[in-house]
Amino acid sequence: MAFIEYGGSAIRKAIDKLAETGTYDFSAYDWDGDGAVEQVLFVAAGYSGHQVRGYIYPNTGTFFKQLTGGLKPNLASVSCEQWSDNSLCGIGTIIHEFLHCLGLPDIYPLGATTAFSVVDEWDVMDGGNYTNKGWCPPNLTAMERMYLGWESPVELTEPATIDGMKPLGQGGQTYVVRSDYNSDFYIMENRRQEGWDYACPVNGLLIYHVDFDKDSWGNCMVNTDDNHFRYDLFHADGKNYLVWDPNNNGKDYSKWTMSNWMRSSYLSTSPYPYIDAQSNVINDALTDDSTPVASLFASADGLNLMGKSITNIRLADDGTVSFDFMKSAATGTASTPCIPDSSAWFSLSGRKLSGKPTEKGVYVNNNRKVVIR
Ligand SMILES: [Ca+2]
Repeated sequence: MAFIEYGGSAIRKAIDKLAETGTYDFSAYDWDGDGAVEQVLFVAAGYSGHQVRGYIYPNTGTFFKQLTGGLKPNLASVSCEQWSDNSLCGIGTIIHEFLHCLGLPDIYPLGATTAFSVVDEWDVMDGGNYTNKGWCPPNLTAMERMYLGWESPVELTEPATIDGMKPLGQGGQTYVVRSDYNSDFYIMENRRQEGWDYACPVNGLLIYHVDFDKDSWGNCMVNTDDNHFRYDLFHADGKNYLVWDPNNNGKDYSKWTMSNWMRSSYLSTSPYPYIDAQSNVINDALTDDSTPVASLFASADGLNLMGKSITNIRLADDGTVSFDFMKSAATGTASTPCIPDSSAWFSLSGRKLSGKPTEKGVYVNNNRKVVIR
C-alpha cells in the first residue's frame, strides 16, 4: 500500500504555534465548558494527499496540546487547499472532516475489498464531499441527522398512505420502517436537486437499509464488509456499482451529467420511483416480491424479508413524494428488474457478488431466489 501522509507532525507544530501565541482566547470554542476546545480545523496549503502523493491526506485525529486559557483541543482535522488541477478545493472535505469531529462515520467502504462508493454523491460522508469539486456538498442524510440527535423520523407501523412528503432540504418528514425480527430498519428521505442537494444525481425517494450497530458507527466501521454493508441504498434499478462501472474504481468522469463533477449518473436510477427516459414507471415498490427485494440480513423465520410493503411510490411535479405503506399484499407493482446478467449471483439487496456465494443465505441467481445451505 502506498504511504499515506496524514500530516501529524505538521499539525502538532501548528498547534504548538497556536499555543505559543498566548493572545487569542480559545475559550469561546469550548462548547461544554470542560476545559477542552472541541475541535481545531486546519486547511493545509497545497494539494490533497488523496490526489497527489506526499501531500497531506485529509483526516481527523486526537490532540492534547494546551492552548491559551488552559484549554486543550480534543480533535484536530486537516483538509487541503487545491485539487491536482490547481483549482481551489471547495468546502466539501472541510465539512466531511468537521462531521467526523461531531462523530459521524465514513460511509464509503473503508477497508472493504471493493473500493467503490456505497451511496456516493448522496452523502457528504461518502463521495458527496466532491460534488461540484467540493462547492456543493449535499444535505446531511436522515440517518446522519438522527444519529446526531437532530431528527426524529416518523416510524411507520400501521397501514398508511403518506402524501406530500417534502424534500429533505425543505425540512421534509423522514420515515423509518423497522423489522419485527431483528435490528434492521429502513430509512426514507425525499431528495431533490435544489439548494445544497443541487448536485445530487436525480430527484426521488431514497430507501436505505440500515443494520445499525453502535460500535460500527462509533468506530467508523460502517461499511467494511463487502457482503454486509450496514448502510446501503436499495437501488430501484436493481443495479449496483459493479454493473454501472466495473472499471476505473467506479469513477468515469464521462458519467457526470454536468461539468465539474456534478450529478453523477451512477446512482441516478437508484431512487424510487425508477422512471425510464420515456416516462414509464419501471419500479415503484419495495416489497417481499420486488427486485430489489425488501430484504433483511437475518430474521427468526429464516425468510430474511421485511414483510411490510412500500408501494405506489410517486414523485409529484411539486417535488413531493407519496407512497402506500402496508397497503399491498407482498406482491408489489414492480415490473421486470433491469438485471443485465441473470447468470450472475446477487445478494437479496441487489448487490452483485463476485461469484457463487459460499456463505449460507438466500441469494438471487437467474432471477430466482436460491438458498445456499
Ligand atoms: Ca469542551
